[in-house]
Amino acid sequence: MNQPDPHDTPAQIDTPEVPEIAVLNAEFEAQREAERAAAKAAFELLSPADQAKYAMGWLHTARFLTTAAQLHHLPTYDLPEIAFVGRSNAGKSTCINVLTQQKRLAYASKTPGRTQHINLFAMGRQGKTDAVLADLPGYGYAAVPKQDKIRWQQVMANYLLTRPNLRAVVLMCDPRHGLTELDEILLDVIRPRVAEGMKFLVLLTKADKLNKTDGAKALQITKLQAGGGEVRLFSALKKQGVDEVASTLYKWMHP
Ligand SMILES: Nc1nc2c(ncn2[C@@H]2O[C@H](COP(=O)(O)OP(=O)(O)O)[C@@H](O)[C@H]2O)c(=O)[nH]1
Ligand SMILES: [Mg+2]
Repeated sequence: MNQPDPHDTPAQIDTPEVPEIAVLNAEFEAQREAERAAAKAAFELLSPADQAKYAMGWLHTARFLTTAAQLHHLPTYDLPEIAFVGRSNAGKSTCINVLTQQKRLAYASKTPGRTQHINLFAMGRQGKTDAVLADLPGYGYAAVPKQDKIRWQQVMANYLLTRPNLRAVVLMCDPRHGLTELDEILLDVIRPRVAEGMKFLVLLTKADKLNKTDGAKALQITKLQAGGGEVRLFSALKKQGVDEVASTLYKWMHP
């Protein structure tokens, strides 16, 4: 008997053309695009106040997704991502809590062992994730050992440079200190991506601590430093800027 040799490579099987699959894919894509356009049109019809309300409802859906100490541990997906960055103590956790109207997100990022991690939160109504919020650890904290600082700065720079689905960066800054050297480095890192269309917003936090004149001054100086990027005064305490930021983030994640 002629037994087939198991070491023989199997004969090349021609994959049959299945036109139905291509048609189904095209229909699916067209439907998704129609839904996106309809949602966008509906949002644009709302008054600014209702847009903010809707955007706040969307942000409130934020739920813990995962945490990663290194870039290659981050999941990859085709969803727009928005990164929150800033010096430690800039008010980043407070800002995220106010925008998402929940306190447990900050707990997720404060869990021991996760403080030097990138923490991801999924957002989207009815459990359908349509965007991801990335909370990056604060930098510039004096007590952190130098090696850890350098490692972290590299992870962050790599993330900002290479994360393919990163669509927007929100930089939190305490206006009483202004943009620090590390903030400036971060701005330099993202500049080429901003030039290619990535969105970028500086939030001058704790604005309630400034009087009107100082607030206006800080805004003006930071606008110059940020090289034309969007800069806003923000106060978690007084809820200043919250509605506007929520609407902006919603629009950026739903172009
Ligand atoms: N007055 C005032 N204090 C704030 C505001 N946001 C944060 N803070 C305070 O600033 C400190 C650092 O805030 P936190 O959110 O932990 O900063 P993070 O290290 O960037 O996450 C805390 O004591 C907060 O209570 C604000 O809008 N107004
Ligand atoms: Mg924090």
